[in-house]
Amino acid sequence: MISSSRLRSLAASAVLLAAAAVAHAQAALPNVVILATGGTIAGAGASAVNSATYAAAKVGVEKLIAGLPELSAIANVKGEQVFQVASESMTNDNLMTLAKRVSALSKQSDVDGIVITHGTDTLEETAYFLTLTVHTAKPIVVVGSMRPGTALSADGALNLYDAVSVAGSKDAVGKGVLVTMNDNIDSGRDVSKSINIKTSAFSSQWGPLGMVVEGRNYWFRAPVKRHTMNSEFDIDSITALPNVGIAMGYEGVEPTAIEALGKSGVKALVHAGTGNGSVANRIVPYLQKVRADGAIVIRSARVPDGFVLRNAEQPDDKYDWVVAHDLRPQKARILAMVALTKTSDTKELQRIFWEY
Ligand code: DAS
Repeated sequence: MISSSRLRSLAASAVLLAAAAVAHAQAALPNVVILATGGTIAGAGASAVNSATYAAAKVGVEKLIAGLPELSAIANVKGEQVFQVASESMTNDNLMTLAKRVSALSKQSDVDGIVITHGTDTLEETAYFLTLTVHTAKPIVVVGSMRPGTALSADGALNLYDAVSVAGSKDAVGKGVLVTMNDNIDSGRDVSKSINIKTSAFSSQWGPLGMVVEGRNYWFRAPVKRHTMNSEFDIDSITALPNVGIAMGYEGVEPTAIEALGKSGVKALVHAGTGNGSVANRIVPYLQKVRADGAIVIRSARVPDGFVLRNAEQPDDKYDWVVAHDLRPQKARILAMVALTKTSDTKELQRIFWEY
């Protein structure tokens, strides 16, 4: 017959053993921090059939994490609400605040990976900015969703699960900033929102780096452009971002936008030209004036894929203009802002556009 005190002692030992087992299991899991910024992944609609009509940036990070208990099996997750905005309203200050927080966390020995939940509208710009300026090899994964969590077949939960899984993966180390949407793992440099109303919204013209399926990563290529640890730019030494604007080319275009941007004191103007970055002949003199007034002119293209060929549609050498290579106008603006924190020499700027 076992005495009651013996039973109590056995029970206490069992509890201690169980606690030790849990602690051991948790210690084996990666530590991932989720920085929440808003967007649809934090959105809420009036009903389950509202997959496209809803309010973005409503649900806090703790609720996002609580709504996904599966996370506890793959990582020790902590959440921070950096801000709560729909990403079309992001500002340069938001970008700087976020990047500096990512940089600080990446230096902590108790952080193995970082996830940023973000609106999809400008997710590609934030992902590229982090690629260029955060010096860490630790996985940084930016994630959003096209449907709010309240909708039928919402995509946010699995996107977030995938993001945390990739952020805690050893094989994601050193691959630059990543974006996990719709089972794909894309490079933060290459990915753009190409469809504005489908869960398959994001794509990279050079293809995804891989896929994440049921918590496992399948890699098919690696980035070749400079990023993170191999970047000459560092958010920790950037104190402000210069003003860079974008003007679009189209049939019947007038110089109004270009003149206004020039007068506003932009340090660079990205021209989103037709075709291979073409510029209407009546617009060329206005871009030449922008350059003559000391701002940088960067020829990009409104055509999403391909790349702008230097000295093809316009004599860039003669006009002292820069070409954006394969970067869409909104990405070219991000690189121009970062590059201009270091140089305004057009030869140096063109090197930077080839390399990043
Ligand atoms: N307004 C969009 C944004 O915040 C919603 C979304 O798709 O995330 O980017």
